Amino acid sequence: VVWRIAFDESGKEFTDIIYEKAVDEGIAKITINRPERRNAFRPQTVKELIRAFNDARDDSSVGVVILTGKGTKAFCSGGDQALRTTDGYADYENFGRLNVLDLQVQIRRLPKPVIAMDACMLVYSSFIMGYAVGGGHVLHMVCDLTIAADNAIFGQTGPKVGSFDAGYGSSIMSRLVGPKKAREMWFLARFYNAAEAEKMGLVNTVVPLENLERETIKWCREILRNSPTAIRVLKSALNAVDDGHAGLQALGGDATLIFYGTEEGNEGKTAYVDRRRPDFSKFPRRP
Ligand code: 2NE
Repeated sequence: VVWRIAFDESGKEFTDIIYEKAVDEGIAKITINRPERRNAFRPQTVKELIRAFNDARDDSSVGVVILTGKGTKAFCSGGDQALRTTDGYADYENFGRLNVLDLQVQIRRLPKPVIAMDACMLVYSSFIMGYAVGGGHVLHMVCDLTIAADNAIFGQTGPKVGSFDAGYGSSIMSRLVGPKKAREMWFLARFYNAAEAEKMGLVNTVVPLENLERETIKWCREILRNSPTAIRVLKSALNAVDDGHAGLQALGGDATLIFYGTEEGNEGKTAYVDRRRPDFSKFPRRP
């Protein structure tokens, strides 16, 4: 794979992430680039992630997005604790933010698969090497698939540092690993190695670190061979029950999208524009 640096429509350079697209492949890769902090995110990091994911959503040449962390020591170690304030995390602005919650929703609703590639622990992603912990671990859980390197370590640290994720971080985890194991992960705040994570159903597969990206690309290519609309609707369908009204809205939006492409859907619009009564009589009322 040949990666080229990508920008969003603002053209502004990213400081906290690396955004790349694979030439002629339909794959975007977003890398959290704060290795000196084990890829902990600050508000700026999350703002950039949101911009990159927006771009990947809107770029019709992109079919799969990989989320990962720079280096081999961590996927993401969660919120930057040095920047934690009484109202969230603060960097350039003098008020705190928990904008990572917006990012979680964005990944969940992105109409394309997001794969966490993880070579460490405490992740919020799906292509994982090293630590995926805390808010980083939640990011990996909200991704559609997680491919972990054999050095990956997973866990929630919140209760150790006076924090918790009572949203997706709890409900999705319970779905993934079951309610008892989810309580264990949160209450004891232990770390789990990649083999344990695979056994718990937290990741899709574990591969040697040196094969991590190759294996992730292989999965991307297999997905990209399939119908994008089928994948899109399946993603929203698989999320629908858990996401309640918002989940139904995403699935319903997909139905409308498909309907707009039909002759029947088009008849209503055309009749309105032509100022005539629509003629739906030729469309079957299927059993
Ligand atoms: C990730 C972990 C286990 C790695 O351990 P190790 O031994 O490999 O590295 P070390 O030496 O701990 O970390 C290297 C440098 O990165 C910084 C450290 O302070 C250290 O800095 P220096 O001493 O070299 O200056 N660093 C690592 N993680 C950081 C972080 N999250 N914030 C700021 N600096 C960080 C180990 O580093 C670790 O346990 N990290 C903390 C994990 C953690 O507790 N994360 C926050 C959870 S809460 C959260 O993310 C959250 C939430 O609960 C709800 C909403 C939003 C976010």
